Amino acid sequence: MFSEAIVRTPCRAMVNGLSSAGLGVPDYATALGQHREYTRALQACGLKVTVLPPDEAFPDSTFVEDAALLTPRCAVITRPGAVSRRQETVSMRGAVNSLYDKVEHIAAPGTLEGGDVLMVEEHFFIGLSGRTNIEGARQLIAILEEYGMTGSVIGLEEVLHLKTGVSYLENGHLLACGEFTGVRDFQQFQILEVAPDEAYAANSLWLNGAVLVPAGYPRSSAMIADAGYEVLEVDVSEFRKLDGGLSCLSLRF
Ligand code: CIR
Repeated sequence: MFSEAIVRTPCRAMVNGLSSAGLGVPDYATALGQHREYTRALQACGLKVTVLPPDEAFPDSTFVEDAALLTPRCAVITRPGAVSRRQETVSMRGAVNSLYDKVEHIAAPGTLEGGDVLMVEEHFFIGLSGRTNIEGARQLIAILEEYGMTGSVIGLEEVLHLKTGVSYLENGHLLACGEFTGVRDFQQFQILEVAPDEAYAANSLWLNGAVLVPAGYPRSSAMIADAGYEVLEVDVSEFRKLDGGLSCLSLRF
């Protein structure tokens, strides 16, 4: 169960955020409204939410998930592979220091973004992506083992982050799309397969028994509801334009 979350209000500079989606420039006013609704959804699931102020120096800073990993036993400040995002960790460190006694760090030449880390109880799958390298993964696994947890790597080729294409919904349910449905290490789970034309919904978020699903993916919503979850749909269209999904917008712990 999660009791708290951290989010960061989007900054005006988000219109200059990194993007490969080809869906146009996000509308800032709409994004702010969507972010407020997203925050309300987290609160509706019982989480106390710390809202960090917008940081105009970093267009992608609303995607807080990439700057840290919050585990039940320690926090890890990452070292984002995207150079324009690397210094997002400085203010994240300040926020995390007040919430965790144990704060670890990924160091150069390691790179790691939280979007590549999928938590399944005390095991963490780490995607090797354009943003997370083998050295970053090696450092994270060493940190996890120090705290009695484990990690392993998963290669990925088609998407930005591991969690772009796969989400763990607890109870042995793995929501997965495309290249991840056949991954050997995932066959231990009951795979809920997201159709390619609804691939964006593969990044959904289990929150204390409910699942946040992006609005506009009805077959995925129905499949998740059929698996026994209360589904809360949240419109994050403006964040999708920057390749961001539901999980990227918060850190849960
Ligand atoms: C980026 O390219 O870094 C941002 N525009 C999107 C980050 C999305 N984060 C995530 O999937 N965890």
